[in-house]
Amino acid sequence: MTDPAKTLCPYCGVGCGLEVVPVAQRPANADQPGQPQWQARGDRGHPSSQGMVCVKGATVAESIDRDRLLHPMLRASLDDPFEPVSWEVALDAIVNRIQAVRQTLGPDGICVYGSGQFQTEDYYVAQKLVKGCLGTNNFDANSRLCMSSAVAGYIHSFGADGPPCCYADLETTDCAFLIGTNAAECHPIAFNRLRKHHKRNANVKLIVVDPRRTDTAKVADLHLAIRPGSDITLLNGIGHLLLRWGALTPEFIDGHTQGFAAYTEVLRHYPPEVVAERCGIAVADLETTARIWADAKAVLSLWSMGLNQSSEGTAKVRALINLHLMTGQLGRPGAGPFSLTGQPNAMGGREAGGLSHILPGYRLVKEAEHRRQVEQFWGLPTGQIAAKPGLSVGEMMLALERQQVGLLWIAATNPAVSLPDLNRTKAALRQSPFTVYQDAYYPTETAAFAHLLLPAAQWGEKTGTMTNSERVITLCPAFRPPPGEARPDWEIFAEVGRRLGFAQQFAFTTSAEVHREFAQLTQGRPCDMTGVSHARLATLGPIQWPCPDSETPDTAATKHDKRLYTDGTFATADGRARFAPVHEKGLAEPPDERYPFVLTTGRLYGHWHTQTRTGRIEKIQKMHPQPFLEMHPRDAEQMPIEEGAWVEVRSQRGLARLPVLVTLNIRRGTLFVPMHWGSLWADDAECNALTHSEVCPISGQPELKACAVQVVPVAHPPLDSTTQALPQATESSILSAAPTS
Ligand SMILES: Nc1nc2c(c(=O)[nH]1)N[C@H]1C(S)=C(S)[C@@H](COP(=O)(O)OP(=O)(O)OC[C@H]3O[C@@H](n4cnc5c(=O)[nH]c(N)nc54)[C@H](O)[C@@H]3O)O[C@H]1N2
Ligand SMILES: Nc1nc2c(c(=O)[nH]1)N[C@H]1C(S)=C(S)[C@@H](COP(=O)(O)OP(=O)(O)OC[C@H]3O[C@@H](n4cnc5c(=O)[nH]c(N)nc54)[C@H](O)[C@@H]3O)O[C@H]1N2
Ligand code: SF4
Ligand SMILES: [Mo]
Repeated sequence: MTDPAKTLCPYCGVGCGLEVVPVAQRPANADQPGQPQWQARGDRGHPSSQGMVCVKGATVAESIDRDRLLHPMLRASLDDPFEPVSWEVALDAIVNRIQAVRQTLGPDGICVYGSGQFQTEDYYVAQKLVKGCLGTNNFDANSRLCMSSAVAGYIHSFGADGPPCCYADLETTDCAFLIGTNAAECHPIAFNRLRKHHKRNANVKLIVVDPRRTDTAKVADLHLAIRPGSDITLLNGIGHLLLRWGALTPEFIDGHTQGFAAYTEVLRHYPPEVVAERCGIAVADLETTARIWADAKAVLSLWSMGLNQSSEGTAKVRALINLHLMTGQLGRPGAGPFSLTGQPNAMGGREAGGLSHILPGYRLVKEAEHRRQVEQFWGLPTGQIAAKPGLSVGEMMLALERQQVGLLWIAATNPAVSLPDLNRTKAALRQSPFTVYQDAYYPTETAAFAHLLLPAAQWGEKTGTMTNSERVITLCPAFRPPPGEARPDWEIFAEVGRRLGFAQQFAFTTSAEVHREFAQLTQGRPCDMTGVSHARLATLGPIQWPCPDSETPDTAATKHDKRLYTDGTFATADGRARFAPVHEKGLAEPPDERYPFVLTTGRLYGHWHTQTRTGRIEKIQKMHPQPFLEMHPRDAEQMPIEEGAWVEVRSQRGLARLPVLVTLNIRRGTLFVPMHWGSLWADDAECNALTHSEVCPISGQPELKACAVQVVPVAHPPLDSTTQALPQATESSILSAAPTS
């Protein structure tokens, strides 16, 4: 029997290790020779997941041969059908277009939009091409919608990006404070590690802050069902009580931070009665929360989109970090502010400089010295990297509206579903004179907006690395050839670079060479991984950064509980962390008489984003057969609406038609729609037809978690929908442990 391929789950940022084994031969067809089918199971040897997987990881292999894009396809306009073309023709079309745009609009007429589902090597080569050789910083990624507030929060508070914690903290904390995160459904294996620790130790407290009673909230000791958007008030309210009780760590504050006085000035305005009223919770619950913070030896906070996806996302993150700074709760086992990463390699993207304001090795575009270091390393003239940060994806849409874009190149993301204010977004995408879309599957919703489709090799078909939430890097090897003519993303970017005349910069022949070069560029940086290489990963297994080349193979291989800032020295110029004196500004679009509900959006356990893979897996389809709207029974009664009735949800921008799921698991006045149903998978069920595009002014992350809507009953549901069952509001997270092999 062949040895199983050891790799990483290509879904969430928990980053579980998988073993993949061939199970049966698939017969040959016109496009492909016969190939084995594959089965994934947990890898017991992986330090982050210890053999566990959730339903997504366990079923991922079932999707890899369904509806793949096999050949480049070209068309003259969006109204024409696609015709298959050779790679030669496709690459010529891109290169000619790039040359023409450089002549007419200049380099900033080129916009590239990538993804946290790239491998680090894909990201790195794209940065070198776009920011280095082309001289525009217009490379952004879907991490803008996901992690950019966490990135900004860490940078502003600590001086550098990078979650300082590790998963071992999930098993050593006395208080897990989960805010704006439904980890039971979205980070199931990390949550499972925490949950086991919580169950075994009666003294360990679990607090969940979420307007919905999610599967995560259901197992908490205390659930604070706050009003959407009131997080900063809550966090400052906790800070107020800690200050009042003197539950501070003065040595830490004095020795390692700056700005405490201004912060305490802010806290004065958040007495418990005011906070409880604004957040819509009981004073007693607020006090209990603060008491748990005060008494715990180690507090670990975990957060994700409930904080990040907000028009004040960075301030929310910093308000949370403030609490850790005032209590000295970080840099030791079980303690710290731990951002749960969304996508499997959003972390690697941040390391490789994959947002429009950053450069490889945790460098910033705005820092002249950082630009100079990267230019020199890439063998480019001084001044080649533009001093101005590039466009965020939201700004790219605005630039399309203003006819300022000559080429839009999208890869590994499905913006025709996932961007906010979707009607306007689609209209903007239609304005693009030339859109290249590089994806593994066809059809996807975004293909309808493309002129040129490029078939991408995906997970298991290309070799590269990914970094998970706890900074652990795993090698993901190719265990099968790409189907049809699909190619790895990094190879496509490198080939375009060579054809543009940058032969020397893109002389890579393997992704191991790409990684070697990238790792060199991290030397001396917070994310130093000069001690990491494909060869070391292949022999030693997953490695956690920082891992400078001085690290011996032994320690690199065995240490997976490294924490950052253990000596209280931060990455700022003076080594001190910064308090942020922030007040709550509230929702960008508060409810009013016409649009009285706050709509929030998010995820379900089985589905992954826009369903490109999970929609093609029967087991998951059965788990979540159709979209729905969650509503509180009292709101339903007032409408009046019954369970299963169809409604039209309307915002100022668009509408969706959905059946109602009446449930106590949501606050009154708040509604929830899952994000997974784009136009391919259901009619009029896109939650982003409703959302708005207001962003956090610091991180540029849109407020995907709240917009104002009205609900109108509709008499006649679409015919094919009446037969489908509504999902049950059940406990999710059935965890399948790895079979013993
Ligand atoms: N099953 C599954 N898992 C996934 C993904 C997936 O598609 N499916 N995607 C991955 C990715 S990329 C990401 S980013 C993560 C996201 O992981 P999560 O952030 O856990 O998921 P979401 O459902 O987007 O949102 C989390 C919670 O925020 C709450 N919330 C809404 N508004 C507020 C607010 O104002 N304050 C607070 N405190 N909470 C609020 C919502 O009710 C929701 O329960 O999941 C990753 N894992
Ligand atoms: N309303 C609302 N909107 C949201 C969110 C929300 O909570 N609410 N969450 C936001 C967040 S956090 C995120 S991360 C985004 C996610 O949104 P998207 O990034 O649009 O979602 P995916 O469905 O993961 O799209 C990934 C695409 O990459 C393709 N792909 C997979 N592997 C590869 C590869 O190796 N190479 C290439 N070229 N293609 C590949 C897949 O086929 C798929 O089409 O959605 C955002 N939008
Ligand atoms: S928790 Fe599930 S989706 Fe996330 S990495 Fe692990 S197996 Fe994959
Ligand atoms: Mo995400």
